[in-house]
Amino acid sequence: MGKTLTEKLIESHLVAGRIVAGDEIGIRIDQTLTQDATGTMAYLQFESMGIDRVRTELSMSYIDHNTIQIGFENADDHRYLHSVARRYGIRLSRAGNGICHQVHLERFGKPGRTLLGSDSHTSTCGALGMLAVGAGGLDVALAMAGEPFFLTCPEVTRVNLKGSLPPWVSAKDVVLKLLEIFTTRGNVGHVFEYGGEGLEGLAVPERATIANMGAEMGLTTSVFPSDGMTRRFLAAQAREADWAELSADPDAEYARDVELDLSGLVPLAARPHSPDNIGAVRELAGIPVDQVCIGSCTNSSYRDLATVARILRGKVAHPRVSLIITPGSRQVLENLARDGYLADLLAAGARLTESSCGFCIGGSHSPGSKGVSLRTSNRNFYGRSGTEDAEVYLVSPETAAAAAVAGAVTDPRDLGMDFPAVAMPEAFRVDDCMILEPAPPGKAASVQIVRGPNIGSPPENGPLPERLDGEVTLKVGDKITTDHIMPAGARMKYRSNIPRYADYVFEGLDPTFPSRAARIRDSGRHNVVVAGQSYGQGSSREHAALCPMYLGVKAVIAKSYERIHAANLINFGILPLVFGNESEYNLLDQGDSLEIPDLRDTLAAGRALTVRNVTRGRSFTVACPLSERQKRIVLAGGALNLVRTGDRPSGTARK
Ligand code: MIC
Ligand code: SF4
Repeated sequence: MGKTLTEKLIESHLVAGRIVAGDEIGIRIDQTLTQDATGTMAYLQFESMGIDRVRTELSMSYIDHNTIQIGFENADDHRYLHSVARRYGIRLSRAGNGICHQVHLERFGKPGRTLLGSDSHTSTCGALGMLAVGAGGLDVALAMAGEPFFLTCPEVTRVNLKGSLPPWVSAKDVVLKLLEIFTTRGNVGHVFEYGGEGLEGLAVPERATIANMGAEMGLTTSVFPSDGMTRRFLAAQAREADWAELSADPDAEYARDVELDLSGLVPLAARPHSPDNIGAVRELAGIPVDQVCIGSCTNSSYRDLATVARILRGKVAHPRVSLIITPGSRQVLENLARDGYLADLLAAGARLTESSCGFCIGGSHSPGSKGVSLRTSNRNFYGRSGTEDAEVYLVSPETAAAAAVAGAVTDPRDLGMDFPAVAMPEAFRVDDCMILEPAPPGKAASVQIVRGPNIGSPPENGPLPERLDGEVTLKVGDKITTDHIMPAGARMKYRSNIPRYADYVFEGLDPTFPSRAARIRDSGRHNVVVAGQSYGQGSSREHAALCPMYLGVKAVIAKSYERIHAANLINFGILPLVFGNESEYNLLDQGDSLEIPDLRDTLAAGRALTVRNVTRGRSFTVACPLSERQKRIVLAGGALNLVRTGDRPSGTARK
């Protein structure tokens, strides 16, 4: 039987386990990436491992999230990141050079390689035939130290793309359609592998849009073959030598086959407040729009913005609309300028911003109260824009441009103009002057690491206690995102200062949580969070585990978890417990006292745990489906504790 491309990529990097869906496997990581908001903590953890130089083929550090820099904190983080990169053999993309995923796609991604990144949208590079996976910063730090990355061997779904996209319908509409079908939950442990004749019309940046938003479905990653289109893209980046042809075997068997006819798609939008709340743009037409934001790692390529420029040419943004345009990289910006598109955008009244995450993470350009914002980004979680009562819709660049002109949601097919098809340049103007090289090995040891006053050390955790004696400090519902757990936006500047950042845990849901949790922790008891389905959706930020750990959270009991967050909980010694019977969720209340006697022994023996609800005088069982490796980590109180004692969280022999 033939192999899927995913299987081939895993097989060529396998260092532990067997390729059986559902089993834990360890893979060798060729490339890593970090961004500044997760990077400082990842490098602090890397430093504490005592390794002299990264052991990967390529490690990239991007500065793209916190670039507005109000106050000294972010600028200090940047200095720290510069010095760590120079010291440990990491290449650094300076603030202003672009969003990590866009720049990595353009300059560094290579077909056939593995990439681990401390950002959930690392999957974007799946567009190049890579196995590109998002993870917590500690996992990325371990990969930089040469350790394997552990994951559940995925089930592979083939998404067979038929036909070709009609005018005015683009890659964003493809992935929004998939989100309508597969939703944001229930896809843990799955990879989507794309194939079919429909691929012929999708250039690499369009494939990247689709691979990017696989993160919203909770996929492990998305994989595209490396074909003639990939070769043309790499050649246009002056990197044809990096190309290799890669595809699945014709007789490969997939766990699932899904067919999507591109010709039948229409412009779609994700309505507030979830990327899977999909509606047809034409049905939403007429909703007045206050803001249009075009950019983010999902839709900020040359093709995206050149198409927007062509739509806006000779027109001016509607007086009600604030039009924000953020090119994904400095390369995109330079090429738009060279080809005249930048002038069209400026003449249309666009507010051009630095190539960074900016509006996407609520770091700038929050809409006004109850404002309607159409964005080409990937997440419209409640409050993420920085304005609690804003209504954020996720749309394609074409739909965004149409709204900018009309001042209301408008199906771009109703603009009354011919679709301006933009060709990909044969050769981009390439300039890597904002990529800094590390010090050569002989000189690296003398590089001074620069730490500002906002940069602390990763907090320590004790081993898992013999018994759990705690309280349900917070009960939350389904689809709780890491944005709910650990807000970003204005709070993100405290990423390197855990005690300070911990003041905002669950801020939007219950601002009293940190003080209540700290009181329970200080009294020697444990905090337990109770949750519904799909706990920890969204970002990879390990702070959503690290800060609760700092506040004394020892366990979460949920109906189900999303992949990256579950791994982060384990890495920081928090038990991700699963209700044996989901109806037990209804019988638990905030404030209930809980006990798990013999916690360590039962866990080590792999038996189901019995939780005693002391307040209600009843007991229920919870599962803790951990591999032997994960059990060692949790029992030690987190992966760093193992590293600190000289033990290796992987348990595999170093090659
Ligand atoms: C996001 O889009 O939510 C982020 C900000 O890029 C996060 C990373 C972070 O929280 O720093 C992600 O997607 O992993
Ligand atoms: Fe940046 Fe937004 Fe992409 Fe996250 S989703 S990496 S915040 S652009």
